[in-house]
Amino acid sequence: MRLTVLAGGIGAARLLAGLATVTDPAQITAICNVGDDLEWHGLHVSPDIDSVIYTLAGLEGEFGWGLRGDTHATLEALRDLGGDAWFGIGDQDLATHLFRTARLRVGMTLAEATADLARARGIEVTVLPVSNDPHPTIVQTADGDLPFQTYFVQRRAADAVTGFTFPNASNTRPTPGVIEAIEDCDALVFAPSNPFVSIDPLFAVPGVRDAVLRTQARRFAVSPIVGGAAIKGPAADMMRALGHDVSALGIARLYAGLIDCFVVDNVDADCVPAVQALGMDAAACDTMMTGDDGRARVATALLEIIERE
Ligand code: FO1
Repeated sequence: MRLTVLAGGIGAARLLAGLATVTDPAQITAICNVGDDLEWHGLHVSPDIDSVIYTLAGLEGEFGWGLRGDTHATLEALRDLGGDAWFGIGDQDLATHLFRTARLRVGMTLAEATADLARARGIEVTVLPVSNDPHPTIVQTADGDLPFQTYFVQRRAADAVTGFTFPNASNTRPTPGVIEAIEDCDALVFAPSNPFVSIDPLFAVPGVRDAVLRTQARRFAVSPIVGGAAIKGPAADMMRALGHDVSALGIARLYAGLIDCFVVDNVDADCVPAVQALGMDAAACDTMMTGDDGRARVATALLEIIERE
């Protein structure tokens, strides 16, 4: 079965890692958000792509990003020099950004650099940045507009969020293969990622939303909200700030019209009828991806739902 996954960072990476162990990884395509990308001391950092590649390679750090066991000597040296050191790049992780940036400098695309990184890590899943073009997510806050990592890491997600913009979206094009992966798959899965800063930026790239609306594939979304809280990251706070219900049902409302089936955790099984009332199917399974076993278990349950639908 050809599976295409719309992916943000850590939640998507874990689901992809589970899927890659229970189905043929060569049949899986991940379309990755690039809205979190930043330039770090002249280097191009793509946190969501890296989380996906590191997790698929079994190398992710303890918080789900960066490399496990990495050291921070370079960052400390930079701090000693009085340089900007708020974004925690590890020493081994740094090699990824040097490798990527060197390729971009000689005119390769982000997708080509990503393919080289995935190949070097032995990844069989096709990992595609949604666009090769710059496509930053800007977080609108009471204190002004902030690039995503400034909001999230430097200012510790402490600002009151009023909205999001993708100022370069109209100048972006989907990476070659992105539209085809959405249109020509058997199942399209929205990973349990943040709807505002992981999935929406994908839809902001011209042509992507239309492809999702047009595809003949069955479209599934896995809720990133379980029991009224986000599994990871600021999704719950963002929903609350923007006046949405902080619940799986609140996520289903955001995706109404875009998906055919919404998958909630067993603890939210009681919202299935309300989700169905939105005009989509709904199913409940265990969605907690703790450890390698948890990822495989969730992926198996999701595949069963996909095959049943
Ligand atoms: N998240 C943090 O909270 N603090 C950091 O210093 C940090 C550094 C970092 C370095 C490389 C990388 O790939 C990711 C990193 N992240 C860090 C995670 C990242 O900010 C977010 O998790 C994603 O952008 C959200 O998907």
